[in-house]
Amino acid sequence: SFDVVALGESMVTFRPAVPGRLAEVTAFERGIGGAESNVACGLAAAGHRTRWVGRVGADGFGDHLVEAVGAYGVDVTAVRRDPHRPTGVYFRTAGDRVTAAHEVAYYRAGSAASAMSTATVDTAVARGGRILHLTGITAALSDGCRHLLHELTAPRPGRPPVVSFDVNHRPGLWSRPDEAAQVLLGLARGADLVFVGEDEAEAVWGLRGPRAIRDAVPEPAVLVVKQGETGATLFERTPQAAVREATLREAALPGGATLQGEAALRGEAALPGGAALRGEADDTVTFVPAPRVDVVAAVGAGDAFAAGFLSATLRGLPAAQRLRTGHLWAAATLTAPGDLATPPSRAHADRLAALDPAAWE
Ligand code: KDG
Repeated sequence: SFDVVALGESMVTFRPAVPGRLAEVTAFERGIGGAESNVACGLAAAGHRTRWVGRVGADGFGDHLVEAVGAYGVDVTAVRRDPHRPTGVYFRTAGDRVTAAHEVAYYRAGSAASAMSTATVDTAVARGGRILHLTGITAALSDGCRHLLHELTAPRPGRPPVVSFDVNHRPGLWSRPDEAAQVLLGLARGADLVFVGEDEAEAVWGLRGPRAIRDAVPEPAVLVVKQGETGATLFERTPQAAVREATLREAALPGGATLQGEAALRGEAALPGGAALRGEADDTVTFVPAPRVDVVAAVGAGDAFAAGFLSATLRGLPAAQRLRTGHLWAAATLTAPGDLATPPSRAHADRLAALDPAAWE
């Protein structure tokens, strides 16, 4: 069985061979992208048993994706080939050094991955690991993809996997901002472990700061708010709170039904006003600053952070170490041009993570 199964669209990416805007550049370098397979690749490179569930075209780009993701050590046997739809492609620039703004041009409407749905994806396969990693990008691809995500984040009391969800709001993929806000919030509230950027939460939900985000997304046992170069804040339900909550739920559930273990951590909305059962006091809050790095390209850093955090979670490391591992893996990607970088070795990252963050500067 797998440590992590990541489900989502992967694409062949093209980035300018020399710096410049898409309107000007004539030569591009090929790479691979896709938030979920980026996470899978990082985890596999660090030795975790990882599977990518996706759908690509029966074309050369599909061949390349399957080979390249597989070369990281990710299991690709659950990737399906669509004879009628192409593999998605995207072009992006590294970003202006001053404003950090980068251009993104997607060619993925009607892609093979957009045909993922509960009819084309075996949900038992998707749930076949300890952790299922999903992102909000998939919800924007098609109705079928969105239903699939709703299905995979629906409460399943007491049953694996732990559902990890990175909000990954991509404004260019949503035609209606209010729909993006509502869908992404619903998915985040259904997951067990959520990653969201502070900027992103402000853009999509109008929420300012980690506390406001936690209040709006109270259900996940673990919520990580990424604060860019500042650092990251982890909200984690304390075990005592989880037990107390389970007890309250048992008492209040009609027919004496019980929720146990992971289910109690999932925060199913079985109780009206269930969120009121939790308060600030029930969370352990941990902030870890980010190391300072010279950014080459920010794309993929969030995925690397998620992969590092998940790796440290699988290893049972404490809160601060999980955040530091996330930061260190993100730093490796921030200082590389592509969407993906090889994570630092476990021994190296552990040595750095054991240092006081002040020593990183
Ligand atoms: O997270 C990095 C991704 O943005 C990139 O690899 C491509 O999945 C991608 C997307 O949809 O933007």
